[in-house]
Amino acid sequence: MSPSHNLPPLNDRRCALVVIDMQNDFIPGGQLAVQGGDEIVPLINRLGARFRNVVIAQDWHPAGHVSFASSHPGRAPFDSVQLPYGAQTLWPDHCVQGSHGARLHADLDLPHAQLIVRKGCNRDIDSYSAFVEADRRTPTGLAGYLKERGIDSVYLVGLALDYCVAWSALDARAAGFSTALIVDACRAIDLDGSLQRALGEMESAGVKLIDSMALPT
Ligand code: VGL
Ligand code: ZN
Repeated sequence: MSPSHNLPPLNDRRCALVVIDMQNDFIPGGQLAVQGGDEIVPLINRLGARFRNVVIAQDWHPAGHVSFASSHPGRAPFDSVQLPYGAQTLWPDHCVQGSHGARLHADLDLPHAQLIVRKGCNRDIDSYSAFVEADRRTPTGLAGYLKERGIDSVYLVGLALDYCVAWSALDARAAGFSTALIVDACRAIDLDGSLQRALGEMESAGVKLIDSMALPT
């Protein structure tokens, strides 16, 4: 197999770069900082310039969101609770709609991005994935948007590798997209082995895990 897994060229009309949650709250200094989150901004900018199609996902929670530990008296961030749709990890308040923390990182430079899809907007449902909310039924519309535009291959980058990027990659596969995650353009939270688990699930699902150096031209 070639290093690029015979993927189409990045500027092909059928390809899109999906940039996940590059927001102030996930960057060191933010409410839910991912270590090294700032380090990947220049690489994401360089990659973005090589794609014709770029889509940005933005975590976008109302105040009092069900994923916030502060919404569950007696619970602390990183505890897990049972919700109607299953287990939910609780997080510090983050990416509150309209807040500084919810804004895209100021150095993110993707002027040709065509769509910003906001997720986690429903107070009672989290959404790590940019495609389907945590109830595993409510679509964001992203799969339809991409398919309607003839896109069949997606490349994912951003934060956090083991949560929003991994869930988005798995849902992209499930929706039938050829899916690659550019590993060095992501950083992970790595909570209780979540990074190894996410990498294993993605490999089993047929998500290609590739280094930016191995990308097609
Ligand atoms: C994320 C936890 C909560 C992420 C979003 O972007 O990975 N993680 N909300
Ligand atoms: Zn969130």
